[in-house]
Amino acid sequence: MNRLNKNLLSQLPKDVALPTYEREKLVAGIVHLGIGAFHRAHQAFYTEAVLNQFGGDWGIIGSSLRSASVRDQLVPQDCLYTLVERSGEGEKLQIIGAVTDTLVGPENPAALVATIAQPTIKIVSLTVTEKGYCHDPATGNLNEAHPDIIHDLQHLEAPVSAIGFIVAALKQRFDKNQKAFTALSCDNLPNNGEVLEKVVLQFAQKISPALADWIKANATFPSTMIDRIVPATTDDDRRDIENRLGARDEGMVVCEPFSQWVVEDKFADGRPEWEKVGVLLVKDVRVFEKIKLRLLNGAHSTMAYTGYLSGFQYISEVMEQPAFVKLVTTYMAREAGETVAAPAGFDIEAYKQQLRDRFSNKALKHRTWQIAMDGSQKLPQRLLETLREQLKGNGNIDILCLGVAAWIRYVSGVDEQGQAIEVSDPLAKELRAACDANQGNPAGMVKAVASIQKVFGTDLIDEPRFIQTTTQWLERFYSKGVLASIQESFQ
Ligand code: CS2
Repeated sequence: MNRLNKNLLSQLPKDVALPTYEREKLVAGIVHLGIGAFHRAHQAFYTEAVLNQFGGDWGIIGSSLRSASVRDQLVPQDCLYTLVERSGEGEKLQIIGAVTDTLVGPENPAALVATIAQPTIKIVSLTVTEKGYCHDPATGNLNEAHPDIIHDLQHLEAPVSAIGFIVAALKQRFDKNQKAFTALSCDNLPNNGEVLEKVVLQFAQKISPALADWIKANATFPSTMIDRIVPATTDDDRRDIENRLGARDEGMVVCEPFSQWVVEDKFADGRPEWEKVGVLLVKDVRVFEKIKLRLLNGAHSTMAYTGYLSGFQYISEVMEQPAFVKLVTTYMAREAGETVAAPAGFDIEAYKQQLRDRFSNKALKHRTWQIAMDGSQKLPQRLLETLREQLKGNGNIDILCLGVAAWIRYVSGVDEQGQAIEVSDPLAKELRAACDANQGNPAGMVKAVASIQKVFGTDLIDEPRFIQTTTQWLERFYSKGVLASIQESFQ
């Protein structure tokens, strides 16, 4: 079977949308760090829409900071890939051409730095996940003890972290008296632009205070709210699409039809005309970020832990259970809903219903295990900030505590059948040890885990309502099982 490539485009089935612009004329103006499925289904999709509908020449150089797998998927197929939108209404296929090349950081870090340092690159965007910021999630400060940061401070010529790559390239521009670029965070963190700016400046300060001052004055770090559900691509997906295309596409990505991007309009050196294709360019993204992180991602994480422990592999299966729908609906109305205010003209009730419909999309195989990853990095902004606000006003915390209890039950590393859970989290060992030291003692487990300041800060351990309610849930989970506890409480 032929691999998808530019010469095959004219032979693809007629219902597959193709790039309508001349790819040869693209000039890379964006380097993206972390070219995973999400970037390919989201930012690249919007840049592609601008190219298709309005022209211009903004191309994207993708890069991976870990493995070579995406490069090996894309480069042999001229960096073309299929974006597959799936829902109950069917499937829509589009070939994306905006990515012009893909580099692998670890193979040749200096080459990636040099690429970013070229003045033709105007934007460096990032999807490196929460842990990629090498910060302390509870304070937002650069984690100077992080092995990648220790490495990069000593070897700026060959960085490994996104922060190292950004500062190394900015330093080259500073040394040559060239323009700075926009660093555009596209990860699910509140004030993601500020988070990035803070760690970049703290890192640069250690290299040279003059460099840090120059970055502060010249580079920009817009915040963004990004939204699209993009499950990891499976072998079955690749087989299906091979049959549809009549060509093998190793780089394809599956996503839902919905997508949203809200971007703070603060660019150092221009940007594609994203506003023409539905991107909301605003002064302040915080209100959008807060709504999305608390309603969507907070519900996602809660469903991921409870759903996984109840034996459900996919989010849509969780949403087939009336008790879980009740749980999610109550959480959105109460715990999360009460702490967010919608901007003028934003129908928040319709948004909540749309979220439940999106979660119920059976055409997407979105694994609970995938969302359960990296909980220590996700919980602070998804559940714990909301919890703090609710505690302050003596408000509803029940489902937030349920979520935290389910996470603790999950990171204990053993499921209800006594099988090992593959916990993927930078703090997995520490979390497991806190649970193991308190086996058979849910109250002890909650206290030990809630004492981990990198996740819970210093305050939550001293909140008796939080500790008690979380302990009650965890006791119930151990005595009755997660599914039965939820069915009993959410009828
Ligand atoms: C999910 C997100 O994996 C996760 O943690 O909650 O990736 C979610 O699908 C996206 O934020 C949706 O925009």
